[in-house]
Amino acid sequence: MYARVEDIGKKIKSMEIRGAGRIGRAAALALKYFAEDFEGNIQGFYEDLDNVKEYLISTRPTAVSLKNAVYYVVNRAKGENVEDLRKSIIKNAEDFIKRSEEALEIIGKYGAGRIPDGATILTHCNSSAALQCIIQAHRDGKKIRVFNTETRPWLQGHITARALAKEGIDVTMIVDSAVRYFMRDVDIVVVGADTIASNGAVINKIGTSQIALAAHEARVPFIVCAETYKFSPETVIGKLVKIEERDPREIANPDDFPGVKFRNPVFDATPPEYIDAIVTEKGVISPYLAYEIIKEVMNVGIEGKED
Ligand code: RUB
Repeated sequence: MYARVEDIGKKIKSMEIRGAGRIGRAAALALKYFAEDFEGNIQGFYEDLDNVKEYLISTRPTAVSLKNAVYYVVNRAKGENVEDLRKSIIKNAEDFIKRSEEALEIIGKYGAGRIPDGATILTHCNSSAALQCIIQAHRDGKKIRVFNTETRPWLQGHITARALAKEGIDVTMIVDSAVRYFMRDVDIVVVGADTIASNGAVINKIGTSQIALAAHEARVPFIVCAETYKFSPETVIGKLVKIEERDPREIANPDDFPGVKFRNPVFDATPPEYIDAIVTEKGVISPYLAYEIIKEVMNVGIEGKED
């Protein structure tokens, strides 16, 4: 494998690079590195591109942002010779990264609009898209405060809490299991997404669906912030989203618990009936419009191929 590609792949696998948006941009960058580093003929280019593509997709199974980023860069590649293909891949990768960053900005603006002045917000894990909305609301002059979950077992909530505090936002970190206890004080839940299925179900960090249930019970609006490349074309043809299950040692050392089994699924699915809105760069939509986003806005058909 190409050294710079492998470096990024390993970082995605080990979660040094994590979060669906970042994973997507990192995969695009890895493809750009491949194009820059390739030496050989056109047949070799296509063969190696295929291997790099499969390798990158295999690094984490749940976030469709990874696949969509790879397909975006690869499926648009055009050229009759290696030099043209190289340029095309580099351009596509740069385009994806730029569009992804622009999408975040727009989502921040749209999502901030949904956050009332004086609101208490609850967020889970560490989502750049969700944070963008919260930070934008604060920059717009709204007085907000945030409860954020620590997010076991990886504690991504620590990143979130630090980022919010750095912005001067009033933030309180709670354990994941305290969500229902605090829900009575919450005005809106704002989370991100790894994948959105064609039926509007949102796959995000484990525990998200429990939070949605608690919000639903308390009649607290639950919004998801996600770029359109988090929508999964494969789900249109009935493919299920694979939920990543990681090493139980991330929870505890099984050697200290003889006779005890551990399970460590790291994502779960929140059904659309618990979701009030999905904030995308194309607008704030109902989760039931997921299919439309997949067919129209992403302009990709099944298997990620362009129509
Ligand atoms: C991260 C996670 C985030 C989404 C969205 O999980 O569940 O909520 O990826 O993030 P992990 P973003 O830490 O296991 O990757 O909005 O930054 O794309």
